[in-house]
Amino acid sequence: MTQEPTPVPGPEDEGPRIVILTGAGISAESGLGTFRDAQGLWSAYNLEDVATPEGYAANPALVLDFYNARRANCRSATPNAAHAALARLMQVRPGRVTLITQNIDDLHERAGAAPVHHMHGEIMRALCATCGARWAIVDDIGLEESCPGCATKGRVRPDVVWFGEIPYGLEAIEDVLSSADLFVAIGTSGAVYPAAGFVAEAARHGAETLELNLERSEISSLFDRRRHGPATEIVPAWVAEMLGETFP
Ligand code: BJW
Repeated sequence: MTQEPTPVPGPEDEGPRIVILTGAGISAESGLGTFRDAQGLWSAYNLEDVATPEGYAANPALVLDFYNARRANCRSATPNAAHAALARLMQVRPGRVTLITQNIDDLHERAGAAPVHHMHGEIMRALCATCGARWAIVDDIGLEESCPGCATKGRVRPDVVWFGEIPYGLEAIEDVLSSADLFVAIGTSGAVYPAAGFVAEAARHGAETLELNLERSEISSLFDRRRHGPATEIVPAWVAEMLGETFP
């Protein structure tokens, strides 16, 4: 009897299918503020004023200033060891790791991660509230900014998802959650839906679930396992473990 050759797994078939969801906590040690911590953005701003379509309609100058300042912070920030570790995991396990971020910063990309699914949009992109055109931006958005698509003035906003708006790419996210072997949430409080519901969704489809956060989050008890500490320590340690390495 001839023996069937053992299929040699290609790089795309190796290892568990991992879905990673990141939140503001992963960028905290790069100097970007979180939302709900004691010194977080929502302690200085009313979220209805700056993170809703109604807030933008009522006071566009306040909203543009808020995001212009955050864009400047983002430009001067650099990726940290947690961003770098996730990028390395994606490079070593091509096609097996899906990275979904709620963050609007570009620190995952600058660390070398690709692709990155920005479910709440990107601060380095603009959106025309009149025609829906989207384009890359580096500097401030002015009150009289005009759209390169329809030329309307004064209707340009950051391409980010505010409360009451539908996050980007939800269908694709549902797909990857339904076939994940492992779901990992990093640096997110679990206070905002639909992202806060992903752990339950992944678990319902049979994925193991892991929380990596500074401390217990609002939804910690939904995870099979949890590790608490600063992202720059616990994320590189977890990635090394996933890759069968010993962590210094
Ligand atoms: C560290 C650390 C370190 C600190 N190391 N860790 C029930 C079901 C479904 C929806 C709703 C619902 N009830 C209400 C809603 C609607 C609403 C919602 O969730 N409201 C809540 C207040 C309850 N959701 C929406 O409106 C969403 N849209 C929607 O639901 O559409 C309808 C729909 C959905 C699906 C299908 C069909 C229809 C849109 C939500 C948009 C959120 N937008 C924002 C702003 C984006 C732009 C910007 O950045 O300004 O997104 S709000 C803000 O919160 C931002 C973040 O992405 C998001 C999550 O915050 P995150 O990342 O978790 O940060 P924090 O600060 O909360 O937590 C940081 C964590 O890090 C903490 O745990 C720290 O401990 C930790 N940490 N340092 C490791 N060094």
